[in-house]
Amino acid sequence: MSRIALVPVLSLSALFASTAFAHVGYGGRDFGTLGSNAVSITNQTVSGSFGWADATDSDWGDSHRGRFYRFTLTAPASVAITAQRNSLGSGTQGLFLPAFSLYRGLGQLAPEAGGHDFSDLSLASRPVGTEGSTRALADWSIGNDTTYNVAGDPNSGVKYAARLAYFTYIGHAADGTSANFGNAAGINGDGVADGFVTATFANLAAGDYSVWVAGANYAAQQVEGPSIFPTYGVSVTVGVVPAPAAAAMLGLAGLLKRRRGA
Ligand SMILES: [Ca+2]
Ligand SMILES: [Ca+2]
Repeated sequence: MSRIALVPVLSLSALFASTAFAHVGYGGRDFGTLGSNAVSITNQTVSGSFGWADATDSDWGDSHRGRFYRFTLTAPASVAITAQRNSLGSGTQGLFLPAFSLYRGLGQLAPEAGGHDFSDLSLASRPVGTEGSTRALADWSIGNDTTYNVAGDPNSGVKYAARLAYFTYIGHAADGTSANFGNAAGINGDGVADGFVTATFANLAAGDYSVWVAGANYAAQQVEGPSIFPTYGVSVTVGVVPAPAAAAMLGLAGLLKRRRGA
């Protein structure tokens, strides 16, 4: 009995840890400045299995239902991003279908307050009735709260004014088909709902990027939540791939070798 009684307590604390105080952030999800080796982050979980798909529709989506990762390029490059479900999390094993969107730009970083969907600025900057600020297939922005010199005391003066952080949409990829991610126009599904999805984004400019990884099962929003969500583990890998010119050269070299019988 005592073990059973513990369950809702743990779930409630998990709720507060993952939802009530969650802001856009990159803790444990920073790939750093990309070099020649691909980098993987394998210890993160996503709250809910529908967040990405839900952010493709007309009432936008909730940033809490996905995870933000970041990377930096110091020179133009093409970047491959892969998301693969793993065995972490409280949700049903083998069910999670990942998707991700890539954006230029970052959310607010410490010491500023993190952005969140229901800040005054966020609410003022998006259509009434939207579920959140997040958009999987378009540019979007999110606001934070003012940081005062003395925490929570407006009379102490403004240390960091609230502001919007802007995410400039570059592209996306989704596991599976419209049977799972829904009918929004222009979604690049990989056709096989197997918990794995990958895409390469060519010729990205130097700068800072955000990758939002979340679930691609649109219908799951009908059965998950509304306050406590199952979590799903996902391994995310990001790496620079050879520029098209270099790849073409490599391909040409291989072709010449084969023709020479090497
Ligand atoms: Ca939605
Ligand atoms: Ca797939």
